Amino acid sequence: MDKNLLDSSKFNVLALIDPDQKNDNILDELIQSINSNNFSGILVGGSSIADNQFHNRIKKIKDKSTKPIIIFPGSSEQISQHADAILFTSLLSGRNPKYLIEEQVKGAKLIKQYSLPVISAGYILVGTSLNTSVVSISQTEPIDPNDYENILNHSLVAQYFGMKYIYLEHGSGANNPIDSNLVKFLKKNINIPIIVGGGITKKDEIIDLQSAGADFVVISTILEQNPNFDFINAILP
Ligand code: 1GP
Repeated sequence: MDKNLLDSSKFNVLALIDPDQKNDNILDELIQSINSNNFSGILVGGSSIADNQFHNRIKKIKDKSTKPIIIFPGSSEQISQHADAILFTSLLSGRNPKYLIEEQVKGAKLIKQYSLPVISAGYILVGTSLNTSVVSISQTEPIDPNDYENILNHSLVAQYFGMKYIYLEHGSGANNPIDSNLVKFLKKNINIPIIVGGGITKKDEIIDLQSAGADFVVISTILEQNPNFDFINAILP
């Protein structure tokens, strides 16, 4: 099932929509622009949602979108039947049991009840900034981006656990993307596909990450800031 949804035999760009109140007035335009552009799917999720409207918003996104909808849950509260799959992550770079295993245990029953296809991924936070929302919500520190061996060891853990992907996260709104040399290094040393997100805002950056061996890139903030079709079309390779 996940093979069709996240097809790593080709390069993919995924849009991430934070189903938060702050995006309500751009949501229709953004979904339209994503539908008409070359995205392989839409991730839906966020580390903190200001109200309790997650379920209504993901339903709206699912109803209006022509793309596969994959939940990228910020917590076990973000599990919905209005999706095609769920990215089932464990924050392997951190040592907070809540995001390593506890939220997953809380959510498992509902995932089964909804028969949601599960796509497992080792979620690895890399960077130097302690100001990102993923750092403050997860209460974990990112791995030093220059410590390639440590990042590789975490990636191998994901692979050896049988996870289908690693997700290298630089933090939403990061000033720049993860260094493509790191992606190149990991690509040589692991054999599961690599998803890269955080701080990607330009076409060159997407192409650079693709050339380095990223199988998927995820973009969010730049889409929220510029939801119109032409702008989005211009940054996609
Ligand atoms: C997805 O957190 C990213 O992994 C999204 O990052 O908001 O910086 O695009 P941006």
